[in-house]
Amino acid sequence: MFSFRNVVLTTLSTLALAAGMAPAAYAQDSELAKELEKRFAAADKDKDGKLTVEEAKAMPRVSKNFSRIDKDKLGYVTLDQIKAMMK
Ligand SMILES: [Ca+2]
Repeated sequence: MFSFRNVVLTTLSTLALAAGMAPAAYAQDSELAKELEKRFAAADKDKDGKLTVEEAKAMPRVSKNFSRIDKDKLGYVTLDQIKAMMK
């Protein structure tokens, strides 16, 4: 039998769960992104928004995966490409 009360309760607990979970996950994500951006900026010696093979050495994980991140073989990787790799 359809119960309006049950639907409301289910909806409320789903919302509460979503509200409780989402900010934590978001905070962690943005924290990681901030850390990554900081390390990228430090590694990007000439501040052109790209890391060459040489610059990428400051970020071992990027350096190790350089050819995989540099999909188009341009000789540099961008922050967006690194973020995409981390996912
Ligand atoms: Ca650079």
